Amino acid sequence: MLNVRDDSTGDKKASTLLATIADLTATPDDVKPGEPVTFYANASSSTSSSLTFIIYYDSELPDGSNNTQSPYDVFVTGNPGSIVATHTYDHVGNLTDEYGTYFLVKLYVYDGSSVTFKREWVWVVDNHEPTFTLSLPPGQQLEIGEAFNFSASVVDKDGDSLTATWEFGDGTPDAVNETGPAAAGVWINQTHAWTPVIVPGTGDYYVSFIMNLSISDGNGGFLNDTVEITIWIDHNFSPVISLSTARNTVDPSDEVLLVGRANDYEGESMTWTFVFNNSVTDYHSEVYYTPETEDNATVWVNTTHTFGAIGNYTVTLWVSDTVEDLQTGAHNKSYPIVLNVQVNRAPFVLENITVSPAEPLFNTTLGFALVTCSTEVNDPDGDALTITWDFGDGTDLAVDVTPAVTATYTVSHSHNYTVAGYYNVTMVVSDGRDGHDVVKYKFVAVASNNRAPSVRAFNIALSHGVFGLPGTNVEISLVLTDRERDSIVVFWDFGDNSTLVRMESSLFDETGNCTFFVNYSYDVAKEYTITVWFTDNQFGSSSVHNNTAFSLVSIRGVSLETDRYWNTLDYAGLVLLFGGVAFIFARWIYLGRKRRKLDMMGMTLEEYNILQMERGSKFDRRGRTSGGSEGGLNP
Ligand SMILES: [Ca+2]
Ligand SMILES: [Ca+2]
Ligand SMILES: [Ca+2]
Ligand SMILES: [Ca+2]
Repeated sequence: MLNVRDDSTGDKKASTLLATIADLTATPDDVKPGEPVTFYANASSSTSSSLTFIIYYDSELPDGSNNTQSPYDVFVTGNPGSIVATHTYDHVGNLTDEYGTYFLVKLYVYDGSSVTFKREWVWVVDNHEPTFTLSLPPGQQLEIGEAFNFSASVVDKDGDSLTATWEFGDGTPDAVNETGPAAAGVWINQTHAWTPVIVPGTGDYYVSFIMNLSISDGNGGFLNDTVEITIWIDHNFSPVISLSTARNTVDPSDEVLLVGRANDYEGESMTWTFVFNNSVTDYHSEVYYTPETEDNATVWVNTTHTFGAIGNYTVTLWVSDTVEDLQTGAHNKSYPIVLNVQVNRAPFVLENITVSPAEPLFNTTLGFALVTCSTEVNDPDGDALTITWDFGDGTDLAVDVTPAVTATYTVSHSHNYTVAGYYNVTMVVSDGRDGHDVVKYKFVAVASNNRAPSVRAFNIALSHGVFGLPGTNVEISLVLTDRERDSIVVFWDFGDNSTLVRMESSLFDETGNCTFFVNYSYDVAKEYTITVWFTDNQFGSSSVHNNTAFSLVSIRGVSLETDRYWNTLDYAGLVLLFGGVAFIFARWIYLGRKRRKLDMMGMTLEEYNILQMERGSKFDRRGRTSGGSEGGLNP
C-alpha cells in the first residue's frame, strides 16, 4: 500500500491538484460474498504522461479509521488513463448502513506530482432486505368500524418467501400474511376495522391508531412500515329528560310517585340524581344508574318520596350520559318540578242527586225504566274522585272516577230499574282518603200502570142473621180482584184488640176472584168493626197499592134488633116487593076501566071472559090456529 493518506470525507479536490478522476463505478454494487464486482475508473492529468491508479477495496474500518489491511490493486496507465478491476469479496461488508453491510472502496490516482482520490460503496451482504415497490399510505382516515383494505407490493432480491405481520394498534390480535418467493414482487393485503371505545357523552374529536406492518424474509431481512389511522368521533348529544308527578299539590303523608324519563340519542348509560330541596336546603338525594339502550330509546326511573311536612318543595332530576368527571354542562341535564305540600281536604258535593226523568215510568215494552242520576262534585286538592252508586235495587254497585282536576265536575250515571217501585239511591264520593267520604241520598219513585187490588165482595154470616151471639162462629169472606193477578197480602183487624192476622194468596178463579175465608168468634157482646188492609205489593201509577175495607159486626147477649149489613139480595128483595105492589095496583086500575066499558056494551066482565075463552079455543089473538093447519076464519 502506498504511503498516501487523505482523511477528507468527500470527492473534493484541491484546486492545485493536477490529476482528475472522472469516473469510479462498481458493477454490481450489491453482491453476496463470492460474487465478483467489476470496477471501472478513468482519470487524467495536465502535467504527466503516465498515471498510477491504486484501488483499495476495503478502505475503512467501522471506527472510521483507514484499514491498513485492505486488499488493493495498482495500475499504471498513460495519461489520460482508465482501468477495469475485478474483485471478489469473501465476506460481508464490514460497515453497516440502512441498506445492509458494505465496503467503502477508495481509488487514488497519482501523476507524479499530485494525487487525488474518489470513493465508491459496494454492498456485500448475505441476505437482501425486502423492499417496497408500492408502500402503504402514511395515514388513513376511517369511520368507526369501517373495514378498510390495505395493499402493499414487496420484492425480495433473494427470492425469499415473506411473512408480513400486521399490528393494528387497537388491542386486536395481529394478522399474518405468508407469501411465495418474492423475487419478482408480491402483493400483501389485509382488511381491518377499528372500533375505538368512546367515552360516553363525548364527541367531536379524532381517535388515532398506529398500524405497524413488519415483513420478514426469514433470513434476517426485515421491512417495516407504519400507518396512522384516524377516526372522527361525531358529536354526542346530551339526553332529553323530564320529571313529573301525578299532581303538584300533595298531602304531607302522601307517598308521592316521581316519574323520571330520559332518552339519549346514542342510547348511552345514564346517571340519574334526584335532589330534594325544601326551600332552604337540599336535604335528600338519590342516585340511580341505567345501562345502555338502543339509540334514542326512552328510559324511566321512578322513585317515591313522602315529604312529611307542609311547605314548598323543589325536586330536581339530573341526568348525565357521561362519566362522572365529565358530568357538566349539556351532559348533565336538569329538570326541576315544584310541589306544594299541604293538608288534603275532603271533596264537596255541590248539589244533591238530581234524577232524570223526574218521574220515571216503567216501560213495559222495554222491560225497564231508564233513570239517570247526576250531581256536581269538586275536590279542592284536585284529587281524582271515586263516586260509588248504590241504586237500591240489589244490583251491583256502580263506580265513576273523575279526572284529577280542581275544577267542578258533573258526574252522572244511568241505571235501568227492571221493577217499578220506591228506591233509595245512595252515592258515596271519595277522594281516597280516610274520613273524607261524602254520602248523599235520593228517593226515586219508578211508577208503572199496575193496578191496585180491589174489593168485589165482603160478606159476614152471623148466627142470627143480623147479629151473632158471643162464642158463635162468624163466617167472613172477602173477595178481592187484581188485574195483574199479583199475589195479594191481607191483614185482618177484628176490632177486639187481638193480634193482626196475615194472609197471602195468589189463587184467582176464572173470573179473577181471589177469596179469603176467615172464621172468627167474639167473646163479648159488642159492636165491632172489622178492618181489612190489603195490597199486591206492587207500585203503580195510582201510587197507592194498599187499600182498606170495613164492616160492622153486632154481637148481642140477648135477642136484640141489630143493624144488618145489606147485601145484594136484600136490595133485590126490596126491588121485588115494590115491583109486586106496583103491578097489583096497575092491574086493579086496568080491570076497573074494562068493567065500565063492558057495562056500556050491556055485558058483564064475567060474560065477556067466557066469550073470549070460547074464541081462544079456535084462534089465538094473532089469527093462527092453535093446533090445526093454517087458514080458517079470522076474527
Ligand atoms: Ca432476502
Ligand atoms: Ca349522549
Ligand atoms: Ca281532597
Ligand atoms: Ca196489581
